[in-house]
This record gives sequence, structure tokens and C-alpha cells, in this order.
Amino acid sequence: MSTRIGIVGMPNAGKSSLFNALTKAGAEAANYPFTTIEPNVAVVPVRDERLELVARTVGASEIVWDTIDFHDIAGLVAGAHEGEGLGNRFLANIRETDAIVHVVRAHGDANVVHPEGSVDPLRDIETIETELVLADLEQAERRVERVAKQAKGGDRVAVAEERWLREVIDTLQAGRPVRGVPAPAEAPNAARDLGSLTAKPVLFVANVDEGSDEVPEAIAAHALAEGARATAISSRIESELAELDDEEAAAMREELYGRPPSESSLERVVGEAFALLELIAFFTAGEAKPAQSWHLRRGLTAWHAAGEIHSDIQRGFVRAEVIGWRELVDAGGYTAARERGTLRLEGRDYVMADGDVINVKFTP
Ligand SMILES: Nc1nc2c(ncn2[C@@H]2O[C@H](COP(=O)(O)OP(=O)(O)OP(=O)(O)O)[C@@H](O)[C@H]2O)c(=O)[nH]1
Ligand SMILES: [Mg+2]
Repeated sequence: MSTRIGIVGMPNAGKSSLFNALTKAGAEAANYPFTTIEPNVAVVPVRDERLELVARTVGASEIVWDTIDFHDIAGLVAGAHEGEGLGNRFLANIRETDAIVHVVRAHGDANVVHPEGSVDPLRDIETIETELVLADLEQAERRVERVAKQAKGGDRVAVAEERWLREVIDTLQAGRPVRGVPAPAEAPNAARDLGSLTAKPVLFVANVDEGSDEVPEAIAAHALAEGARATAISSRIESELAELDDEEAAAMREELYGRPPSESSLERVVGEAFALLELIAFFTAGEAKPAQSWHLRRGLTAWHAAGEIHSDIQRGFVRAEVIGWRELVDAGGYTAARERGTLRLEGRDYVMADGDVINVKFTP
């Protein structure tokens, strides 16, 4: 399943500009708050040079990129969890995402209205974090009533879940995120079923002035303290650069930043999101068939990889042929790789490595 990311932030912080840059999808970006009134979902292919080489080596018919879905929602203001500024409805749209990108206004362009009248990244971060906590609190209080009824009936999972939810409620009431309260072993799906926003990993994206690509100190320190990641981008410039072809964009970037950046700011956002989720890439590829990229949490096995590809393939898993992408390219194909001994047979517990090419043998 593709990775899903929800974009949050204050009105006019630059969420839709980032979204546009990521997708060139043309979601409306305009200089007044609450421009985004319908949730926008953008499907962004994650390009990977390694798969291009693998596809060419094995004579694949085409390339199918794995994707990230970015959900752009309207700006959140204080009171959003109660429906202020339509915020609550939008928060519901990102309950099922894997991670959150928190866009923080850090540019000083006086032409762009700030809903609070001044630029203050830490104040804005606190406003948004408070709204996420309050939205989770409301959700947890609603859920605990339902679970408590089941628990009364003696359901052991419900008993464990109810105990966990009461701890979650205490934590949220103290203003802290659900992230710090691990779900109990007896109710491993409790966190997922709550759809908690503050349990998700966070990437702060500082929306900085054109020509800068440094995360302001206050934001970096805040991210560090929370165990979150942070990166900087100029959303508006990036959304404009996204309209140009690659060569023009590279020339513009060099002019803006005074050096050729090794990767675009957008690639950095995607890369940071993957690092946040601790994802690695793996590939499937065969002659005259589509070559595909997939992503998996680091440390998971060939069996989990099979499940990403198809539940039937996971169910009937027998063994897997595995080879690092470079060994496959160096050998010039599967047959030669088999002769060289670089194509290995692995069982279901093999821990996947970044860049592995896998072919799962399964009984249908
Ligand atoms: N100078 C400057 N302006 C920006 C930047 N990013 C966004 N803007 C401008 O700020 C305004 C708001 O940007 P949006 O991307 O629509 O903001 P948003 O966070 O989606 O706002 P809502 O949907 O209303 O919550 C637009 O006029 C953008 O052109 C930036 O990096 N620098
Ligand atoms: Mg918007």
C-alpha cells in the first residue's frame, strides 16, 4: 500500500504551495486564509534511479513507481478541534495517514497575511500541536465509552484497550502526545483503531525565505526535543520551479542558492519523510514484465515484502530469490547472476536490505 502523509499547519503557512510543488497538481494557492476547503489528495511517484538500471538490465516492459499520497487540508486555527474554521472535518481526513508533515511559516514576506498578525514559528507550532492533542482527546473520550461497554462484557482485548485509553486520556489532558503511550500487547491494534494524530511521526517543514534552505534554530530545537525531523523549503519558489523543465529548474536553483544543490528541496522532503518512517526500497523486475518499486519498514522480512506485493503471494510464500540491485546490474541479468552465485535463495525470515530485488516463489 502506498505511504500516506497528511499536511497540517496554520492558514497561509504554505501547505498548498508545498502540495502544488510536490504534485504540480494545481490545487489553488491564494493569498487568503482557508483557500483549501476540500481535502486534496496528491499521488506522488517516488522515482529511483536504481530501478531504472535494474529495469534496463532485465529487459522490463515498463516501470511502475511506488507512490506517496499527500493529503492537503485547510489551515488549523485555535479551536479547530471544535470545528472552528472547519478544522475538525479536515483533521478526520488525516486520521488514517502514516505520518504528518507540519508546515511552519518562517518567511517574512509582508505581503502574505498571517492569521495572528506576526511571524512566530514556535507559537504557531504550539497552536497546531494543541489542536491535534484536543482532537485526539475528543476522539479518545468517544472511543473509551464504546470500549468500556465491551469490557464490561468481559472481552479481554477490550479490557486492555480500555485501560490503555484511560492512560491515553490522562496523557492528552496533560497536553502530551499519544506517541509516548505504547499500545498494550493484549490489544496491539488499539493505537491504529483510535486513529490518533499525535501518535504519528512528524516532519516539520519550515517554509523559509527564497534563497535560504536552513531550518531556523527554534524549529530545529523543537523538532529535536520531540524526536521529530525537520527540513526547510521555500514552498512558493519550489511550486514555481516545479513548472519548469529539469535543466531550467537546476539553473534557477544554482542562482538562488549560490551552489548546485545535489537534490531538489522536494526530493529532500520525500527523502526526509521516508527516513521518518524508516522505510527502505525494494524492487521486483522480470523480462517483458513491469519493474516495480516498493517500500517497507527497515528490519522487516522477505515475508513482509511478499505481503506488500500481494496478500496471496504472502499466504503461499515458499522462498524468495534475492539479489542486491547493483549485483544484478553488474552481472547483466538473472542468468549470469545465478552463475556468479550472487542470486541467493532466502527463506521467509530473511531481513530485507535497501535496494534488494526479490522474486517470491509461492504456491497459489
Ligand atoms: N514569499 C513567500 N510566499 C509564500 C511562500 N509559500 C507560500 N506563500 C504564499 O502564501 C500564500 C498562502 O499559501 P498557501 O500555500 O495557499 O497556504 P496554505 O497553508 O495552503 O493556506 P490555507 O489553505 O488557507 O490554510 C500564497 O499567496 C503563497 O503564494 C514562500 O515560501 N514565500
Ligand atoms: Mg491550502
